[in-house]
Amino acid sequence: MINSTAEWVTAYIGLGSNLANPAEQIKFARIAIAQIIGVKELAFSDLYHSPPMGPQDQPDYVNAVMSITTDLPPLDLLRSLQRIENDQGRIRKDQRWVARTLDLDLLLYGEQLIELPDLSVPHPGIAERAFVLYPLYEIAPNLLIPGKANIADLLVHCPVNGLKKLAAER
Ligand code: A4P
Ligand code: MG
Repeated sequence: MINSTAEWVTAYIGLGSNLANPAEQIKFARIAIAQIIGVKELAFSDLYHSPPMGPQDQPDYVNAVMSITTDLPPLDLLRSLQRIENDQGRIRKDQRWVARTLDLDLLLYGEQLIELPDLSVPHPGIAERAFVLYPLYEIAPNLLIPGKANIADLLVHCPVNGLKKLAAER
């Protein structure tokens, strides 16, 4: 529901998929996110191809990053993102970092530092992952990551780890 008194905040979402036509999963998710009431798309990165971080017996990933403006509180935004994951056939397993049709991570929510049982922002992996930092830099080259550093400095210290742009797939 739109809250007319709430401020609009810029947030960043990391999108990842490695099952069931990953590039299409990411494109569908972009549309679904922009259709959440209380969310407007600001920018969307190119699509990137990356080898799996974590268990290696799974397909390569397609990743992207999206910036939005939203008047949803962070936990409501997270629930909306999880609904989209579920709608796109996400099956949650007990094991972490396993193959999935869609993973939507809330990377940043304004400049807020959030530590709740269900939500850590900035996302804990943000500073070390090439598949997050490169697309994030593409759409927000001057970004300051609260509690960490500016994105250009983080990028300098982040190995590319096999990340490649899928220019034709956008
Ligand atoms: N949660 C806490 N903070 C957040 C946040 N900022 N955004 C909680 C989203 N969720 C957050 O997530 C587990 C729990 O994290 C949720 O219940 C939520 O309340 P999940 O999506 O169910 O499980 P997961 O994704 O397997 O675990 P995790 O630890 O979130 O993994 P990551 O960090 O998402 O990494 N390799 C490549 N190349 N590309 C990828 O995109 N992704 C992963 C998953 C592994 N390897 C990858 C990639
Ligand atoms: Mg996740």
